Amino acid sequence: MATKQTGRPHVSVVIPTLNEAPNMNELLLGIKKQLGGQNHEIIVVDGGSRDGTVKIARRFGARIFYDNNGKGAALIKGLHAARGEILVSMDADLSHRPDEMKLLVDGIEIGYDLCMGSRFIAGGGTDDMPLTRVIGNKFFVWLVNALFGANYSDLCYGYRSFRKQALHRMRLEEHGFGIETEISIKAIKSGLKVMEVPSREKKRAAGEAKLRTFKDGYAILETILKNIA
Ligand SMILES: Nc1nc2c(ncn2[C@@H]2O[C@H](COP(=O)(O)OP(=O)(O)OP(=O)(O)O)[C@@H](O)[C@H]2O)c(=O)[nH]1
Ligand SMILES: [Mg+2]
Repeated sequence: MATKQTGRPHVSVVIPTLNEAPNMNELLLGIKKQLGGQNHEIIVVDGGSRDGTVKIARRFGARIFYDNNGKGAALIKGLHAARGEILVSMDADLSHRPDEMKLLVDGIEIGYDLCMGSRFIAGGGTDDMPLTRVIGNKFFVWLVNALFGANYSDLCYGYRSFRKQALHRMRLEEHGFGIETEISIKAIKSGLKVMEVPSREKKRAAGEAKLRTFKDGYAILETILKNIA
C-alpha cells in the first residue's frame, strides 16, 4: 500500500490523531486518491491511540510522530516536521473531504500563504455543528474580526493549507483546540496573504469526539484574549 517516493514532497498532509482507527483506512485511501499523481507525504501525529490507529497509518507509508499534549501541540509538531512546500492540515474523523484538498493546494500555488476552509461562505456547509457550537463559533468570528481587523467567516475549523515558508512567521504555540484560532489571528498579525475557500464539513464518521464544547470554548476565548497584546 505504501509507495516509495524520493525528493522533496510537493504536498505534506498533517493529521493529528487520537483513537481514529475506524476512520483511517477510508481517510488515507481518499488522500492517496487525490495526491497519488504528485510527490507527497502523509504525517500522522498521534496522541497515544490505543486502537491501532498508528498501525493503519504505517501501512499507508505515513511518517509517524507522537505527542500527547493536545491537538494543537500535535499539529504544530507535524507542520514543523513536514518537508513539503505546501502543507495541509486535516482531521482524521472523515469530517474533512479529501476531494476538497485540491482547492486548498491550488490556493497556495496561486500565491496565498494560508488557505482556510470555511463552512460559512457560498459552497460551504456543515452536518457536524450543534446549535451551541454554531453560536459559539459565530461569536468568536465576530470577536476576532472586531479585535484584529479581519474579515473571516469561520474560525474553529481545521481544514487548511499553508505555504511552508510562511508557517515560521506565525510562531504557533497553542496546545489545545485553540490552535485554529491562534493561526487565524497570527496570520493577520504576521501580514500573511490569506484566503477562505468553501468546505462542506461532514459528521464525524466513527469514534468519539474529543472536543468539549464549553471547556474548549473557554480555551478559544483565552487564545483570543492572549493574542490581543
Ligand atoms: N494527537 C492528538 N490528536 C487529537 C487530540 N485531540 C483530538 N485529536 C485529533 O484532532 C482531530 C479533531 O478532533 P475532533 O474530536 O474530531 O474535534 P472536532 O472535530 O472539533 O469535534 P467533533 O466535531 O465532535 O468531532 C481528530 O483527528 C482527532 O483525532 C489530541 O489530544 N492529540
Ligand atoms: Mg471532528
